[in-house]
Amino acid sequence: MKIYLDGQFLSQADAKVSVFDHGLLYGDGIFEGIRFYNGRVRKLDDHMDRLWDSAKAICLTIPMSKAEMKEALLETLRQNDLEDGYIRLVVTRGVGNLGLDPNRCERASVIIIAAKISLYPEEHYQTGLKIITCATRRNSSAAVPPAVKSLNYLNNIMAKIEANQCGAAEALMLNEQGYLAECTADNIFVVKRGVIFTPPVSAGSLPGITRGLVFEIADELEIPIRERELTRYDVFVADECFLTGTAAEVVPVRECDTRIIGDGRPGAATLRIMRAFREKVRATGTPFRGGAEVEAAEPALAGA
Ligand code: PXG
Repeated sequence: MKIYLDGQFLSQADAKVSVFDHGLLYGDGIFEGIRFYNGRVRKLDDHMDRLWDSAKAICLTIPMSKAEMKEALLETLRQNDLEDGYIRLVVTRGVGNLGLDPNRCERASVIIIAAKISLYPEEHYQTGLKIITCATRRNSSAAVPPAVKSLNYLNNIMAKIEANQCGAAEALMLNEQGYLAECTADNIFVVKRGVIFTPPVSAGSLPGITRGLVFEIADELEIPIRERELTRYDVFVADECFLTGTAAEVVPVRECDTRIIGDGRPGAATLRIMRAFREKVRATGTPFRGGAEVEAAEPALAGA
C-alpha cells in the first residue's frame, strides 16, 4: 500500500504524522471519504468542492489547488493495485505546539489513503437495518457547523456507542429542536405514499455526496423527492426508510425504535434507488487509468 503524505508516496510503515499535529491534538482538520468503482472515482469534483467548503469554514488553507489535489488523489490510486475501494483524504491543521492557536501551525498536512472497503454484510441490504434514536444530539449549527466534515467526530462516536449498546446498526441523531438530522455517518430518507423525503441540510445534516446522487437518481426515475423537516413519527409511519453514505451506499432500514417500517421489507422505491445507484456508480466517474470522464450514464439504446 502506498500512502500520499505531503507530496510523497510512502509505505504504511513510513506514513507517519507528528504527535504535535493539531489534527491529532485537537481534531483540527477536515476529511473526505470517497469511493471508486471499476477504475473510476465517484463524484470527485463534488468531494473536492465539499472539502474546500469545509476548509473555508474553519479558516484552513489547503496547501495546493483543487486540480493538484485531484491529481495527487488519482496518482495515489495508480500507485495502488485496486479497481474498487475507498479513499480517505485528510487535511490536518499541521504541526503546531501544545497551545490550540492554529497560527502556530505553519502548513496544513495532506494525507491520501486508498484501501479496500469493508461494507455492511450483504444480508443488511436484503433485510434492512435496525436503528435507534439516540440521546446524543447532532452538533448545533451554532457551534462547529454540521456541514463541515471535520476530524472531530466524537459527538457522532458517542451516538454510535449508543447504537452499539442497543444492538442496533445505526443511531438516528436529532437536532436540538428534536427534528431528524441524520445517522452517525449516513443521511436518512423516508418514503411516504410514493414521495421521498429527507431533512434539509439546515436541520444539521452533512450535505452527503451519496444523498446528492439519490436526488439525481430519483429525478431520473421520476420518483418525487423533497427536503422537509421530519420527526421520529415520520420514520415510524413511513412506508419505507433508507440511509445513504459513501461507505454504506443505499441501505434499507427495517426497524426504528422497535417500530417495524412498512411491511418490514425493503420497499419498492428503495429497491429501485438501490439498483439504479449500483448501475450508475459503475458506469460514471473520473477514470484513473485512462478512459473518458463520464458524469452521466450513457442513455440506453432503444431496443438494445
Ligand atoms: N453524515 C455524516 C455525519 C457523515 O460523516 C454522511 C452523512 C454521508 O455522506 P456521503 O458524502 O458519504 O454520502 C457522512 C459520511 C466512516 C465514514 O469511516 C464516514 C463517512 C463517509 C465514509 C466513511 O465511517 N461519512
